[in-house]
Amino acid sequence: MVSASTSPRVHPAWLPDAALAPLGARRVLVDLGRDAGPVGATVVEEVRRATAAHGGALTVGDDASSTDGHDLVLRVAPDGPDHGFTRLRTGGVTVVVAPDATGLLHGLHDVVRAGDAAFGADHAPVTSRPVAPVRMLDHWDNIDVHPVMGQVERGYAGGSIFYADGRVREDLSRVADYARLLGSIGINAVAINNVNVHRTEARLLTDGLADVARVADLFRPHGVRTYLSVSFASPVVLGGLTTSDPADPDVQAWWAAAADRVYATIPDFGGFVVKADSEGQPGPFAYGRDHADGANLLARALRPHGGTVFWRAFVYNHEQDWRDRRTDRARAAYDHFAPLDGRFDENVVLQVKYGPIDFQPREPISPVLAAMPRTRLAVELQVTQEYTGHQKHVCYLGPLWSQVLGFPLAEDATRDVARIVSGLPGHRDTPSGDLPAGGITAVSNVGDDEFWTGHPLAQANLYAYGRLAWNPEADPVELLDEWIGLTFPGADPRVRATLHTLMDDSWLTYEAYTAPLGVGFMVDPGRGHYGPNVDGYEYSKWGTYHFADRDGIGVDRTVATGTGYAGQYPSPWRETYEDLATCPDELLLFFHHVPYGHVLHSGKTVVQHVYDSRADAVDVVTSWVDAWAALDGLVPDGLHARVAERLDEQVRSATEWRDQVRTYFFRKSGVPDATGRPIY
Ligand code: GCW
Repeated sequence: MVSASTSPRVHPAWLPDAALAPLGARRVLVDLGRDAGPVGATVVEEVRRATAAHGGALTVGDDASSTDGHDLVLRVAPDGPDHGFTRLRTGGVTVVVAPDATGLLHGLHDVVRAGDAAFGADHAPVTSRPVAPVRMLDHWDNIDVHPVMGQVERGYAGGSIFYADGRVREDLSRVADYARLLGSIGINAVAINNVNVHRTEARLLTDGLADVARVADLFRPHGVRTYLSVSFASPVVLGGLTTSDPADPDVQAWWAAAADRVYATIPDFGGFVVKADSEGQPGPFAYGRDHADGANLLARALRPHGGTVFWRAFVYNHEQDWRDRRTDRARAAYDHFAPLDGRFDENVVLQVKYGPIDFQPREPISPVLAAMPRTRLAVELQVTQEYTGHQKHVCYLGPLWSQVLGFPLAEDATRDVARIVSGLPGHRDTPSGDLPAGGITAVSNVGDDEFWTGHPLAQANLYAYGRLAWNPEADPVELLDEWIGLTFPGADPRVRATLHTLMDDSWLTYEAYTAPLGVGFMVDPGRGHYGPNVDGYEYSKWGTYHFADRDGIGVDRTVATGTGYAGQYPSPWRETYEDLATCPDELLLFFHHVPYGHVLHSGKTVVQHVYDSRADAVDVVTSWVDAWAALDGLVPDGLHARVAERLDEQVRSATEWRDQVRTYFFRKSGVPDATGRPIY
């Protein structure tokens, strides 16, 4: 089931044939035991293809087969670890054992990543198990092309790989390639349409099912289950009912019948992703019901089939009046959902964005994640670079996600975000015992672009997301190194070194030339959140303000004098954020309104920090242009040219950010830059 892309122009991402050479040069025994399903076929096909290309040999055997004469044995055995695999080296043979073919596929790619090192000295078994049971990618892809938004909402890599010409693509070979990439990094769930469900896309649930099944057929062999985003108004929009009220028996019957049809067509269908009562999407509020009523309606339809509802907590008032200083968008998810803890059915997962606002480069961690011990929770990340440079800027997000997943949010500091969403023992405290875990989800960043992600280096974000969802404790820079090794196998050492120079701290560099100190949202509304516009959202309805005046800037979210948001955190965070003396610099303006002369922990004033960090960050980005130019001839020409072109744009854009933000702060404050650098 490993398809080579029909288009020779499609970049192989982190699975070029050469990356499989260490495995392909070996004599490999594959023993699938009793798991002869589609994933097993993928394992065999991966090995067949690699050994054919690199001079090794494949034997498909059974548990009676001797390991003699083989360098690598991939074996399904009942004693393999649940959801994972074990790798050991004994008597000069590398052995991978998993309880099923999916675990074996993940183990195979573990060998690919290790390369020749997987065939070194003998060692005891090492077990690898994913922390989160569901590791999902959400596609904000539409069938139709929107005049402003394009086809993929917040997509920066061309059109959709799933849809073209108003329907599911006839040629889905890109989807097959994508499925292979996802399976190789342990992603096991994909939602294939936008959470903003428009009319055409709503029909995927009914008329479009046969086509959804074609897509599911391509994901299945890689251990990936298919999900759909559905409209809460489906009973009205698709079923012709007069209501979508969760309490209405006809509505309940409609959803049950819809789910029956889905499972008759796709027996291993994952479930639904739902954005309700959010940014104009329909939801239960229209009927005086709450979000537990809404989510449970869908959950009960899916339950007989083993399906799950991923219900998003991204609910806030998007028709706010900027004059109203008491409403705080940051509070909204907690205010809506925390009171519902314990009311959601067991096959509902509440999907919570990592921050309380909206995927800014820097936000505090959502307090919802600490507030719902009796609810299955998933954290939502954004791989697509909506607020981090539209895949025109180099911005490696691994370090951000690693910080999010490792953040010790719950009162007991051992309960970090990764543990909370994986439902590890100790997190739950319910009379009925531990609830199952939720998971880790993210918005995908791929499109039909030749390099998948527009900016070729943005492939690293997709890679790191999958790897961190499997193991949140992995070091993000080591993951980047792993990605470099696979993507540029055998490259000159200068390639690796230069990519580290550009990428390791690129998230912090991006942060340093854009909105300062956690204040967020100084982006241009007219260009889909790209580039600077300091007051672009200041008088809007979206609830994202910085409140700059001649004396100071920032949002007072304290309990004492502000919106009270800081009080949504458990200790010690509520105290840490409440107090100016302990609030970390990088979140200062998220929690406090301070004078420009306020002195940071770093010893600088706020205004001088803004001046310095923007200027320094642009110098850093500028230095990348020459560093990259020096790789000419050491990486493929097309890739080199694409990155070079985007680096030029990054320098231009970062310079614009620098000059607008510095000038804005000078004009508001009247405080000159102590270093005398130009201000306009
Ligand atoms: O970040 C915002 C985006 C919207 C998106 C929304 C969401 C799909 O600007 O484009 O809608 O979040 O997460 O639902």
